Amino acid sequence: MSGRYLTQYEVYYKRLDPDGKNQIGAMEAATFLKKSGLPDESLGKIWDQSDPEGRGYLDRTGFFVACKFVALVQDHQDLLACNLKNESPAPNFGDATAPGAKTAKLPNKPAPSVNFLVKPEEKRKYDALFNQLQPVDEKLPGDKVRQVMMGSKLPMPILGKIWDLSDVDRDGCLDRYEFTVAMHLVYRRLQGDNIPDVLPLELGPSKIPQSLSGPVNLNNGVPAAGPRVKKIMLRLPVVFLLMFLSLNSLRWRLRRWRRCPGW
Ligand SMILES: [Ca+2]
Repeated sequence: MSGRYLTQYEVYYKRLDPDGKNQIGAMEAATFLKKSGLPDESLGKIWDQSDPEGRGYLDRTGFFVACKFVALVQDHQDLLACNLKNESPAPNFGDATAPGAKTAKLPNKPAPSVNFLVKPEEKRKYDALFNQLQPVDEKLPGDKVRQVMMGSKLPMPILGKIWDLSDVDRDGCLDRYEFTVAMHLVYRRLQGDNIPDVLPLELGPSKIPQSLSGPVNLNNGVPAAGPRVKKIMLRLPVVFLLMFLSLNSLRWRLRRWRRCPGW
């Protein structure tokens, strides 16, 4: 890898890992990388090459590789490991304070005109999953939600972006509304929609369907008989949603592979 901007990478790294743990969490790293303004697909590929073992975090070397790949892609060079040794301008993370950083901003892309409105039946599934995860004081801790989100197999930078949009009050937990936003964005990304840079108006609190208390009735109105059946029914939403997410992820990745067999 070219050493020309290693000092700059070090500055970035120390901001994200001030205690020298040699580890930057997935969400922190993803949040930083997306400041590059690169499309989600490129960031996903960068993540895959920077964390080849799929550990879910970046060590110092992985972070430097990620920075170099960002610089290469911004310089319109191919995202190939053999290009890491190529010269390139400094990566642009929209930050003028680091040594060597460019100050020019990348052009803002217009938000796609996609309607993200949550349908009542979708809200039922998100509510059911929220209940199954056993919230405390109507909130789920970040670790619990991250496990569910990572089950979607979406690239870390995309999950980081979704987390940023969902945790509206930045308390590291998701309440029922925030969880609905997170699950809906995961679901829509698996459907092929791009995640917007700002929360769409249709995902504002007043636009989300009212919370539906109690378990989802997946029995078409036929009452479940007995406590054991009820227990199974309570688990169904989770199984159903996870299967649904995995299936859609597989389809989406298959479509990408067909478009780009080398991916
Ligand atoms: Ca929150």
